[in-house]
Amino acid sequence: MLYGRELDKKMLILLRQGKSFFHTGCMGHEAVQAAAALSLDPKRDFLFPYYRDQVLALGMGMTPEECLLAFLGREGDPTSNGRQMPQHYGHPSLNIPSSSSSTGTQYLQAVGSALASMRADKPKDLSISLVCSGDGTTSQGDFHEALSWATRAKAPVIFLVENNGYAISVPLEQQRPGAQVADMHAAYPGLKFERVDGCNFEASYKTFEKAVKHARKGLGPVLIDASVVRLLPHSSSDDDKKYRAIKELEADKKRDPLEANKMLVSAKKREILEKEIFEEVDAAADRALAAPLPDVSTVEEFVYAPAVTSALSRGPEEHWIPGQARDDSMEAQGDSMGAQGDSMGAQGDSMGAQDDSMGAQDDNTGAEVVLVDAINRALADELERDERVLVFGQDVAGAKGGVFTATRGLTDKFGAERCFNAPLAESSIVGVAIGMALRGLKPVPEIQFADYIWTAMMQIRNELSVMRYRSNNAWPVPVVIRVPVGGYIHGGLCHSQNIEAIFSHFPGLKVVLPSTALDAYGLLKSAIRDDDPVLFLEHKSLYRQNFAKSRLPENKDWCLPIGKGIIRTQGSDITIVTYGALVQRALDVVRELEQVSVEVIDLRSIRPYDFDLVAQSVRKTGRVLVLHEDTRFMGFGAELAAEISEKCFQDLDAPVRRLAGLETPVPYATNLEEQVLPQPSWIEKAIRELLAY
Ligand SMILES: Cc1ncc(C[n+]2csc(CCOP(=O)(O)OP(=O)(O)O)c2C)c(N)n1
Repeated sequence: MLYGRELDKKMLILLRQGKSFFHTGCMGHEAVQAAAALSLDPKRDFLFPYYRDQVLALGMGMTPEECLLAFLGREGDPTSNGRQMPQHYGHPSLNIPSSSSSTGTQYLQAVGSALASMRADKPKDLSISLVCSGDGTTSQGDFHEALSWATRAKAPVIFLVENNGYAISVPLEQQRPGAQVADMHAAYPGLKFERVDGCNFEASYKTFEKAVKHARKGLGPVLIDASVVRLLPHSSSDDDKKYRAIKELEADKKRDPLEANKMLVSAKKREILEKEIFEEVDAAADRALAAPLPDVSTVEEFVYAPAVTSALSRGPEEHWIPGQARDDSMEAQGDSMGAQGDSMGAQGDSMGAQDDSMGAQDDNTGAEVVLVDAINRALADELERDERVLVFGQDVAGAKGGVFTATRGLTDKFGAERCFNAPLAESSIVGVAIGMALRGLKPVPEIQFADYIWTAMMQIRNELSVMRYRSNNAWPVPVVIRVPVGGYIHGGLCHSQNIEAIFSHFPGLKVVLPSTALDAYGLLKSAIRDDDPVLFLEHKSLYRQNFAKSRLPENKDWCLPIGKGIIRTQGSDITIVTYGALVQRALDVVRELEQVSVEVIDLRSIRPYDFDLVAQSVRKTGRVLVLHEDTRFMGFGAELAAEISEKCFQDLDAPVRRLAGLETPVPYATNLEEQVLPQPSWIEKAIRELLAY
C-alpha cells in the first residue's frame, strides 16, 4: 500500500515537472488491491488489471522502477517499452497480460484464460484469473457476457469491481439499475457474490481468501464489489471539483485506506517504512529518468511476428511460450506486410494451378471437394496435428457442424473439448479466444456471418490486432477467426456484407480470402500455423460451387503461403486484379472475349497482398481493372488503385479503373441484388472502355 501511495505522489511531481504526460492514480484503492495480490499465487495465477491496479501489479512482482519506466515511457518499460500510455499494466515475465485503454475488454480475456486453466490444471486446484475494473465499466456488454460465460462454465475467474462510485464524472446511480454493482447479478445461478469495504485491508483479505478457495476448487467464479474511494481526480486531465462536492471529497478522505489500516503496523514502524519506501521510490525514479527513451528505429517492430511466420514446417513444440518474448532476429515479416512480397515466379494459367505452394502437392489424387469441405478438412488436419487447436462458435458443434457445415463431424472426431458451441455473442467469441491464445492455446473460432462481426469490433481492433505491438512482443495472440462473407446469395443487408477493406486497415491483422477449395485448404492451414492473428474470410457463394472444387493433396503438411496471389489466366492487353467470388465471374467474361487478351490475378490474400505479382502484370499489359464486390468508396480497390498509380505510373497506358459494388447496402430481391453486385456485363463493359482509352 505504501509503495503505491509513494509512487502516486512521485508520479504527480514528475508530471508537474513535465517528465510525463498522463497519470491515473491508485490512491484510495490500495487496500483491496494489496489484499487481492496477497491472496493470489503470482507464480500460477493471472492478473487482468485495469489502470488503477498499481498495487496489484506491484504485488504480483512488478518493481517500483518498472512502474516508473512505464510512467516515463522509457527503454526497459516492461508493459510496452513506451508504446502505451502510463498505467497500462502488463509484464512479459509475470502472469500479467498486456492491458489496453478500452474499458471492459479484459473481462472476456480473463474468461478465456480461466478456460485455459481448466484444460491444463487439476480440477480442484485451478489457477485463477483475476480481472479488475471500476464500477462504471460494469455497464459494458463485455462485463455481462463475461459473467455469463464464466458462470455457465464454472470458470475460475474472480471479478473485482473497485467501486469508487464514479466513472470519471458519472455517478454509479446513473450507470445501472440498483444502488450497488452486483444487485442485478445476484440471480446468476452459480455466481458467488461478495460485497466488501475495499478500504479495509483485513476485511478485503478475508473476502479474497474465501474467493480464491472457491475459484481454485472449481466451484465457479466470484464477483467482488469492493467499495473504495477515489482520492484523486479521475486522471491528471480531470478536475473533480467540477462535479463533486467538497463535502463528499472530505468524506472520502476519512476512508483513506492508509489511515483506515494504520493499526496494521506500529506508528514507529510505519515511520521507518515510509522513509525507506520514499527513498527507494526516489532512487528508482532517478534510475528511470536516467534510462533513455525507446530507440526510434524500433517503432515498426512487432506489428507482426518477428520471424517469417507462415510456419510451414513449424511443429507445435516450436510455438511461442505465452508471456515470453521471442528473440527471433528475423524481421522479415515486419516490412513485408504492406504491398511488398517476393515475386511469384512462374504462374499457372488455370483455376487449379498452384505452383507456388509449399510442400509436395503432387499427390492430390483424391476426389474433388467443394470449398466448404476443404475448410472442414483443413480444420480436421490441424486439430489432429496440434492439440492446442480449438474450434468454437455459434452452432459449430455436434451434428449441426455450423450453419454452412464447415465444422461437421469435428466434435464427433475430436470431442466436445476441442469443437464446441459458443454463446450467441460475438465479442465473447473473440474476447475468450484472445484469453485462450494468451495462455498458449490456438483458438480457431467462427463468426457465423461477417455481418455480425461488429459486436466483436472492439476486441478485434483494440485487442487482437495490437496485442503483440503494444506489449512489445511479449503477448502475441495468434487467433484465426473464420468468417463467411459476401453476397450473390439473396442474403439481403445482413447476410451479404464484405468486410475485407475495413479489417485490412488494422495493422497487426492478416486477412485472406480464397476463391478455390485448394486455396482455402492451404491458406487455412497456413493461417492456423501462423504466429499472427488472421481473419480468414470464406465467400459463402463459393462454398458449394462446382467451379471452386479442387482435389486436395494427401500431404497434410501442404500449405499455401499467406500473401501470395496467382495468375488465373494469362493475357497481355489488360490486367484484372480481383479476389473472392469475382475471380470466376471475371474468368467467364474473359473466356468469351475475342481479340482481347486479359490477365486475371486472384490475390487470395488481402493483407499482406502480392503487389509484386500485380506490378509484373501491369508492366506487361499497361492497363488495369481493379474489381471487387464490396462498395467502391474506400473499398480495397482504392488502396490497390492508389498503389498501382503511385508505383507503376511509368507502365500505365490508361488510368487505373475500379469496378465495385454500388454504394448501397445489398438488397434481397433478385433483380435488386443484381443491380448492386458486379455482374459479368459490367466487367465486359469496363474491359472495353479501358481498352478504348
Ligand atoms: C470503451 C471505453 N469507453 C470510454 C473510455 C474513456 N474512459 C476511460 S476511464 C473511464 C471511466 C471508467 O470508470 P470506472 O470503470 O468506474 O473506473 P474508475 O476510473 O472510476 O476507477 C472512461 C469513460 C474508455 N477508456 N474505454
